Amino acid sequence: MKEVKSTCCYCGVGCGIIITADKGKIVAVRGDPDHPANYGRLCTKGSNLHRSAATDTRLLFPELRLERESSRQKLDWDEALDYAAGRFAGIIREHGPDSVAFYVSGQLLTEDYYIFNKLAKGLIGTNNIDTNSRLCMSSAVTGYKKTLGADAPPACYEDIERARCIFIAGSNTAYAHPILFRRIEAARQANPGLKIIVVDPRRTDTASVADLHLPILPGTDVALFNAMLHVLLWEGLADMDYIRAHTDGFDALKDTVREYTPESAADICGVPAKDIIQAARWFGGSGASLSLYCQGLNQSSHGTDKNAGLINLHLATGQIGKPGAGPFSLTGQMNAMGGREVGGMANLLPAHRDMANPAHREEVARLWGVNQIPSQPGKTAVELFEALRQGEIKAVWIVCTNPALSMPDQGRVREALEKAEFVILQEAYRHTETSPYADLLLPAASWGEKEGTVTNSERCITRLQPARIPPGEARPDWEIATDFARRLGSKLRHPSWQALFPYASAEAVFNEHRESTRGRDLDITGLSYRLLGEQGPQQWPFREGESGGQVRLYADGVFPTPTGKAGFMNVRYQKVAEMTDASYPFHFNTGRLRDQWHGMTRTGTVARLFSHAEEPVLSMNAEDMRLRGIQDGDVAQVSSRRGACTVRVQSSPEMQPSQVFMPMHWGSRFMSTSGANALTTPAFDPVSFQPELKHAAVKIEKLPYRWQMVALRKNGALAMLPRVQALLPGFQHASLGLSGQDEPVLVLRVAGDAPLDPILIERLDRLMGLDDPDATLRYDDARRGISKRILVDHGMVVGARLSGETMARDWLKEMMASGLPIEQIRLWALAPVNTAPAGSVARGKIVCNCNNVSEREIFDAIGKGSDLAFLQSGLRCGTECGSCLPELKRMLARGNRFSQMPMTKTL
Ligand SMILES: Nc1nc2c(c(=O)[nH]1)N[C@H]1C(S)=C(S)[C@@H](COP(=O)(O)OP(=O)(O)OC[C@H]3O[C@@H](n4cnc5c(=O)[nH]c(N)nc54)[C@H](O)[C@@H]3O)O[C@H]1N2
Ligand SMILES: Nc1nc2c(c(=O)[nH]1)N[C@H]1C(S)=C(S)[C@@H](COP(=O)(O)OP(=O)(O)OC[C@H]3O[C@@H](n4cnc5c(=O)[nH]c(N)nc54)[C@H](O)[C@@H]3O)O[C@H]1N2
Ligand code: SF4
Ligand SMILES: [Mo]
Repeated sequence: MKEVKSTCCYCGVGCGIIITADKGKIVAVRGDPDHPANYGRLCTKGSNLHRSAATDTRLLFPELRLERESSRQKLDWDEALDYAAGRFAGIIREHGPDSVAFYVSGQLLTEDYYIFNKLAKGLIGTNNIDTNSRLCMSSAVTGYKKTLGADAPPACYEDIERARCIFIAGSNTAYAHPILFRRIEAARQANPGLKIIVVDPRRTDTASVADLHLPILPGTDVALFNAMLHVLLWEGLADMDYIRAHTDGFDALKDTVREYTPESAADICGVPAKDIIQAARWFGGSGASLSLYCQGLNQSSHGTDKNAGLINLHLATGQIGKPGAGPFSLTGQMNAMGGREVGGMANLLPAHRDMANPAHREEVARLWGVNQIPSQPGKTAVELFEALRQGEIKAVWIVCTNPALSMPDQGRVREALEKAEFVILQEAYRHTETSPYADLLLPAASWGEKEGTVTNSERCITRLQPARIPPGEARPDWEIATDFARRLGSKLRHPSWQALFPYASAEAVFNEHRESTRGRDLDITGLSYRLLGEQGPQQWPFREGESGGQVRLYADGVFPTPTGKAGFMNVRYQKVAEMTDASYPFHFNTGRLRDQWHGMTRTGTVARLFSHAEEPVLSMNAEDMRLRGIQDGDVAQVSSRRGACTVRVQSSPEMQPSQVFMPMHWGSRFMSTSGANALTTPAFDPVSFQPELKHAAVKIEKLPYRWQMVALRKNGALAMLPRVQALLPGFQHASLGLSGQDEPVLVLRVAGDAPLDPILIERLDRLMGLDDPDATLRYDDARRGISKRILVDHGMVVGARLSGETMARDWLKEMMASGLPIEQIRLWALAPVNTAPAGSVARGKIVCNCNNVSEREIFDAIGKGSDLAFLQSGLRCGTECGSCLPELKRMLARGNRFSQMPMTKTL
């Protein structure tokens, strides 16, 4: 047994984790009590990390496919990297350096990121390296730079405890940054005077704890912020001394906000003027106002303006650089910050340098020992895939991201991947939506196997230690890139290739990165691997000779701009890129669920992470559904001008009229279409180039699907998953998931109206073992349209397929998960019904994941008069990670108002 310190690989909170490994296997995780991000706590995703660490779904060897239609062959690393270097060198020689591109990820470690950036900009001489952070944080970067002068979140987590007003805009903290949300809950308990304001078109779990929720119309944040500034000025709540001493550009903005009266903004935003005034008063009068914000601001065609509009409020009130105050952008991925630090984007250079600045280019060229850094900015994510589609870029190397799920407008992205001459995918997992497009697959080491550093939202750098060696032939990302770079350098006869990539360890890469920060705003010359190992996580800047990092920035009111002053940005409200109209009347919003992570390569292997949300649903306002004759569970076709997807619809009290929401997680591996991003728009912000993933116009048509089928399989569910996934496109509507606790049950749900293809069903039955006449009970009643297959192994039910009508599915699934002897259901299995036996009830949605407590059990207890303390002591829900606490509170509030408990309908 050994224990090592690491961090969680998911969100930007960056929780410290202690991993326990035994004989090369990761067997347990717990929160690191000494880590300043979480002090020992973990959310549902983090506390299930060891369950996702099994290696059976991993990519284990380099694999090459010479022709698109042929199958892939295993290679060794020398063959794979020689081949890759040969292809890249050939394309570069023929078409120039800008004919190749890299698309990397905020989930790489800082050292990985540093190497890829140097490989593209230093060795090859192309700035065509962009990252999924373009879809995530780039508006936060431009927002900070345009106002404060540098890309640095000035606040820290401790400010949550010190704030007297927390302004949360476009962030569903309860789901997306749960451990920070626990800190917000604790702050609220410790300080009853704390005011919480939430700005989100949806009434999320985060909004449910707010003193004031502003459900603004999508995309209207700038109007709200400007109106708040209008009120602050009108009511004398602005800090004129601070404005005079520490800022520039106020007068122009003041002229602009004159016209943003609360009444005019109320019209634009669709919220009462009095609420806007209240928000401004709390923000301006609290004495310590902290803003937390994320994709509701960033993923917008005016994301820079939204960020700057909010930062304007902080500058106008002097709410920055002091305890409990500041504009605090929450980072999405665990190392989105590290990527920004090493300048791993198409328009950035290492250590917060700018490509547009000739002096910066020269500094970096000197640092790296190359003649020059190309001045032409590279292609940003959306442009990069478009150039690939147009044939301008011929080869792309994709690392640690899944663009065939996460990029907007999938139709075009997939066309681009199809057209590309050469696609390398460097992945930890065998199957992703992108892997079918890859010519060369390179297996990467992943969480728990890598050595290096990451930076979280509060500028805090943690060093990760590996807990086990990577499975198969997988190698750390930085090492793969270094090995490739040496081969490519020699093939291209680069004058200094031998000196460019000398690294023998991740630490050597870190040391070079550290040197690049000398004298910059993020200077970390006082840090070393040893110090990070001995003294734990440290915040930047941390200069040579200093004894610690800087907790908060700009306490002295001096900003990293030429004048030393911050600048107001004169922002005006502008409409979203695609407004709704008569043909596409619904506003399509997308985002995250509590227990899934992006494309589900990791969370999608853990059965219990499906229990909170088993399938993708389109959430919709109940009145909108009534008007269109749509009922809970109906399948609808949702389409935009770019694409369509089929999905079940569910009414949600969170949704305003004319707005719908779909989670981003399910793509073509888990459903029969390519998911939410089949519909989204590639329109982007003109400054940050971040696409507008939160806003598209769609129409919704109910599909006349009465016919259903459910297939369930236990024992070997994970191994079966990719093979069943391959069948999904054959169905009119289908989704796939897991159920159960430790031994997963695979759940396939199908709906349609056309007769099912018998060959498809035969293939499914064969895959699931339901075709074995000796082990399967069969019942068919063509007249009633009922068909059942029950697979038995050693007296236990391990597989089932119900079609026609499938009312028994939840009951059967739960029974199978906990172990169902065939004797218990033999009569039912051969009876002409597909409803569950009388008296049996399914438990329904699991609310508390840690202790496996269902919504039904909670509502029963509330019906008997339980309060929160009683729920916690009686059912033990909400006593471990706390991720379900907001939901428990909401259920209590609802339960007290209704005589009958409004259970989530099983669809
Ligand atoms: N469970 C989970 N947690 C995650 C992730 C995950 O995949 N799963 N991913 C991580 C990553 S990479 C990121 S970037 C973060 C994202 O974290 P968040 O940004 O908090 O999450 P989202 O659900 O994408 O969007 C947040 C909210 O923006 C709202 N919104 C939409 N349009 C507007 C608008 O015009 N104005 C305002 N004010 N709000 C709007 C949406 O209704 C939504 O509730 O989460 C991180 N944490
Ligand atoms: N509609 C819609 N689309 C969105 C968003 C949205 O809100 N709405 N959000 C956007 C945002 S903010 C983000 S951040 C993106 C996220 O989108 P992606 O980056 O596509 O999401 P992930 O599934 O996290 O992809 C990471 C991949 O890296 C692999 N991996 C894990 N560890 C390692 C490793 O150590 N090395 C390597 N080489 N590979 C590894 C994983 O298996 C996984 O396939 O999605 C964006 N897309
Ligand atoms: S809040 Fe949850 S997902 Fe985010 S780092 Fe912490 S444990 Fe991981
Ligand atoms: Mo993100």
